[in-house]
Amino acid sequence: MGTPQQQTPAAGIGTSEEIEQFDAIVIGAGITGLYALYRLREHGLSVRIFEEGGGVGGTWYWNRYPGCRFDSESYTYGYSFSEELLQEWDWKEYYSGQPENERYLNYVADKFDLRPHIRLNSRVVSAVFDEDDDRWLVQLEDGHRARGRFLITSVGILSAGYTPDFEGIDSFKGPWCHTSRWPKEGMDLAGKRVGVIGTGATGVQLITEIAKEVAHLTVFQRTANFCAPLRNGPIDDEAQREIKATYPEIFAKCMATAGSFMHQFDPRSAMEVSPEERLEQYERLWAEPGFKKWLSNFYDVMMPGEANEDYAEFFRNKIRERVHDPVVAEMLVPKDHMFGSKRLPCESGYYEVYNQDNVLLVDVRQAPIERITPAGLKTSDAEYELDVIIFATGFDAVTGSLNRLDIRGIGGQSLKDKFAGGPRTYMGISSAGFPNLFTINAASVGNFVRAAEPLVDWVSEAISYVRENEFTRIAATLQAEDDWVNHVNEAGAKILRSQADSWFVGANIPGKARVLLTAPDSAPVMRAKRAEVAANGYEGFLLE
Ligand code: NA7
Repeated sequence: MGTPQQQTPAAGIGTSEEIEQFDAIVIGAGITGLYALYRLREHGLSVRIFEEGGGVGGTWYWNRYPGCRFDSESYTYGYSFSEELLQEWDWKEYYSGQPENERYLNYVADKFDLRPHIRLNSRVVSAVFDEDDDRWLVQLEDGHRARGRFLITSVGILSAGYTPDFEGIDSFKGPWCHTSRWPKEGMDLAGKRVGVIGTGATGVQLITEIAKEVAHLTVFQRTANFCAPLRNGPIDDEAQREIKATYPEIFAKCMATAGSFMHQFDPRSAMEVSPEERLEQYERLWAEPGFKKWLSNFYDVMMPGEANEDYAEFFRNKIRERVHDPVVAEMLVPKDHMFGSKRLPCESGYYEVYNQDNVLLVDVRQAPIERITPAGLKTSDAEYELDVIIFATGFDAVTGSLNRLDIRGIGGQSLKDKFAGGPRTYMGISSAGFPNLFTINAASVGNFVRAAEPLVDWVSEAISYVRENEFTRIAATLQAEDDWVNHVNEAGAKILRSQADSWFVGANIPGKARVLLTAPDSAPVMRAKRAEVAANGYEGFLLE
């Protein structure tokens, strides 16, 4: 393993504090960052992670709101790189909750002795490429600096929380927070009048959980979502043994599917079977846990068209069956976007919450929020008195977390400026004019860990290739980048997740350019593409 060295700053850089030297600097100690640290050290590099939070875990460190949990099967979401880890760790539930997920990532950090290489409470403010030295100079908020040949931004795709700029927010007398900054000590909601803004995957989990304890809950909904029962449960000993004995098969299944989930589509079209058979399949899958309901269904329910609408109507009727008040039910029935064009939240009793006397649903598309007041919230229709306001209003996805870092490449070019019209990368990983920077947070979607591991492996091998061949720079060529951006725009326009206004395309953030923020291709296609690029001597990259 390489070891970090100290070096006094080069002339003109500034303070007299020593600048730490590493082969690679990783920003973020979430799932991807922890694995990047592990893998790069295996390749013999000295590595330092800078992590803004006070602990490791990334998403699973910050999102402490009640109800936060996986929607993917826990045992498909763990790291696969260590057989020992797989056999040691017992997932207790099929869809594990945040506290357990955070514990898991801490366990990994300890088991692989990662902590000495992680600096917590370390917010990176800038990273500047030094063209004389071909290294990145990273500056932290507390003044600390470090230099590294390679810079890896494992800052998450959903980590820059978005709180709408409502007028009067600072005048509110009670506590308020965004779900991704839920206080570590918790929030006392018992007996309080609580308002929740947002009904995405986060809002749906949160609302279901806090409805059990608050005195009154007002949910401000702009768009109704298609949500389906998660059907979580404990993993018993026998199931645990079965899971541990079949990890290779489980991961092989995941790696064969588009989103790296363990569910395979039914190769039949929904429209080629009889209505009775179709309904029988819908009902059978409805009774099953998790994403199976859409990812094991007829393949065309997840494509624009007749099958998609047929399945959407099945969902709508399920909502109507569960909500007693028909007016409220119709408010919860999604009618303005295609099934699957937004992320499909899983739930555990969400719709029944609206049958409680102390829960009120407010449609803020029909009567928009005008302002936050000292005593609550005012829409164009009415005023609502609240003790606590919770913003489940989502994230400035993918580019948001990069934009918070001032990243400067060749000639002082800013990555934020370059990405103003959407990410300009080659395969999500590299951007022309930003040598030795790997934006791995911009490259994956789907089952996150399954996508992150092969991506980090590829980046680590690319870095080793650069070092072994005594190059000091690697960056996408402008041509490869242009071709990739054109591909994302063309192929991306046709896929289901580009069709609705959501974070997938940046449409949830006012003023953000509308482009698909991740690759339009399936995970196997992306892995094959990267393998081909590497086999051809890193085709599309400039090595200097
Ligand atoms: P999402 O899915 O972006 O949901 C955010 C929610 O907040 C959604 O219901 C939005 O309504 C609502 N929102 C956002 N801004 C406003 C304003 N100004 N007024 C009213 N309502 C607003 O984020 P989540 O955190 O739930 O989920 C993110 C991902 O985390 C999810 O996809 C999973 O992968 C895990 P809208 O739908 O935009 O009308």
